[in-house]
Amino acid sequence: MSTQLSKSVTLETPANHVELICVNNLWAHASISLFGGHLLSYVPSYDQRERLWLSRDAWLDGTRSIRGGVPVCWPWFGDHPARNLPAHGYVRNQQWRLVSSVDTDDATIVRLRPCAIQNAMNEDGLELELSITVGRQLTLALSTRNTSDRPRNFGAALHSYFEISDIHNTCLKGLSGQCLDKTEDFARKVTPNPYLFEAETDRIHVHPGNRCWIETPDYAIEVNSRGHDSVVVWNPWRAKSAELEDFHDEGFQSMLCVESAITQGFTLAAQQTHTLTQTFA
Ligand code: TA6
Repeated sequence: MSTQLSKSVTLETPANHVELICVNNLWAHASISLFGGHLLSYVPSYDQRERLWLSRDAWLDGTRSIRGGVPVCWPWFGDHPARNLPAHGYVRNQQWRLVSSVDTDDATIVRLRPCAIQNAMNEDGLELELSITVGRQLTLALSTRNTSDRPRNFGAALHSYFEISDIHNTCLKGLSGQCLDKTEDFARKVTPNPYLFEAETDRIHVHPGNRCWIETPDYAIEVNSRGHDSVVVWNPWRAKSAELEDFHDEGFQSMLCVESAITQGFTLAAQQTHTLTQTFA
């Protein structure tokens, strides 16, 4: 049975390309890939500026996860804790389905679910839903529901790649305290102040506040998180990005990942729901 689409939503299936849900309303344009439940683009009408970075070499044929936009990482973050399975879980590598789309007075809300939940980390009994609200700001809300009668553990991230004009002239504000530096085997470090970018950066800021913002000379992107235990900041820089087949040359100069994440694992009690949220504008 096909899902009834709200007025501002269309489905597009370009040849050799992932299926897209396109949202065009008064406040913004957005496109969402049904492969991965993956937000690819968000352009608010008031300034017509793309907020999300997408690699020019991204695989968009649904064979591998998409480099850019907002990959959904679930039910684990980073490497699988025990087995040799793909990093960041499997839902970014599989087909999702549209559950509903609704136009409200100030936004369009699109709800999606992965077509299947595997059992790669003891997550049977968990249900996952992503709600994307497209308005003057963009909100992603990833809800994990434990339908079983036992506690379940999971990790997750909304792994957002933001489009910036120049990484050399970018400052990240609002983060402080200690962080784990993946480039130095997760050594505990103090968050840089000012937070500038001059080399590969891969840091897990554990227990940060809810708000941080990316400042460039021309504009700022505010990122709000809820239901997270970490904010992850990533830029692979030149050498690391050159190793990634789907990362275009020099692409690192115009991107910064600021991810709302559960990196420490979250135990969800029986019959409870947890929602990880990221909002940006
Ligand atoms: O979130 C940061 C990170 O885990 C980095 O360590 C880096 O490898 C990145 O994600 C991208 O991972 P991917 O599996 O998409 O290549």
